[in-house]
Amino acid sequence: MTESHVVTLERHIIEAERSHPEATGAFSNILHSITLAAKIISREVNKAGLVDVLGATGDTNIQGESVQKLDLYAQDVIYNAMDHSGHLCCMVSEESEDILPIPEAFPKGEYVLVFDPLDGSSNIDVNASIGTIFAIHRKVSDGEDGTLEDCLQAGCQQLAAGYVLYGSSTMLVYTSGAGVHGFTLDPSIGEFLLSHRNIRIPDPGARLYSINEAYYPRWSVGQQRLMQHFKGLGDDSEPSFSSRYIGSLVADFHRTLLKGGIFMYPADSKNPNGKLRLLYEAAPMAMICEQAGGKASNGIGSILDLVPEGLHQRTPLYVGSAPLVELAESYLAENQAEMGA
Ligand code: AHM
Ligand code: MG
Repeated sequence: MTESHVVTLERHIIEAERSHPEATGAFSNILHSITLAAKIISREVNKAGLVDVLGATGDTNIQGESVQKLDLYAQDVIYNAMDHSGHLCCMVSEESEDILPIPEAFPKGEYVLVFDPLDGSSNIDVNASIGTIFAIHRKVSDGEDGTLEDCLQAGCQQLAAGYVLYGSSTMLVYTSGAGVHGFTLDPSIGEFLLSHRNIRIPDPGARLYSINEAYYPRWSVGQQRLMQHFKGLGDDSEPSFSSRYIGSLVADFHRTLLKGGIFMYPADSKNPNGKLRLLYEAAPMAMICEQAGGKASNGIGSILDLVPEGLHQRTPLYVGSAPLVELAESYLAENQAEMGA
């Protein structure tokens, strides 16, 4: 492909919209604003290594100005990029307990944006990859302002979902229900360029499992047996699995999407619903994974069927290659059956 034939994210979104003559452009506009926020956050994340020069986050920099924590900064960037478009009726962020309303000064629209502004932010200090996760829902309630009813919708109602990975390069991966596409930020021109068209999770993919194994003693017997299986220690084991765990969902998920395998954050005795949030972490990843031919489960059924009861509700998550997610479900079900017997 020559430079004159590169496909920018903007062009990709416009072309996708042309195949929907009924589209109003609102949706494209929302995605476009998200990419602007992503570029600004990417720039700040890349400066994070300069803490000694600029002042640690939550601290005061050499000009005596206080330096905001990056996750709160990222939330502000996204909110400010999105609040005035007239397309959103409200937003939900991991960093805010309640719904984020649209300011009175701006018109309200027909969509809801849910997002985790900077997931895995504890990895910033060690220069490991972190990410932004987002999804878009259609407003379902009457009235202008977004309500809980608009926000607490099942993952299968998501119109689009995506993430931005701030890694060795910055990538934006998204789906609006017509495949999964990945774009890499070219910092020299400030544009996301199509680099991964129609991503499919490889089948058979890499035999990789990804989980925080330190929690083994707190897991159910079913989860422990599943891990024995992956390690080649069970009666019916197929060995040759390898393990990868960064501890940053976007990075662990991105590898799983491109290489195959399974990412797990199970329930345990301390966290009966696991750690990850359904609305803006698990459900967007589930939509992306299923659009790429994979599967996402809470260990019992599809993540996309779960209707959140609270904005920050947690869920166990098993996501990746379909046969491995099904295998996990079968181990957990077997254990449940034994306990019930
Ligand atoms: P955060 O939302 O507070 O950043 O936590 C979410 C992160 C995920 O990125 C990652 O998958 C998980 O926490 C790792 O948790 P743990 O340290 O328990 O393995
Ligand atoms: Mg998070």
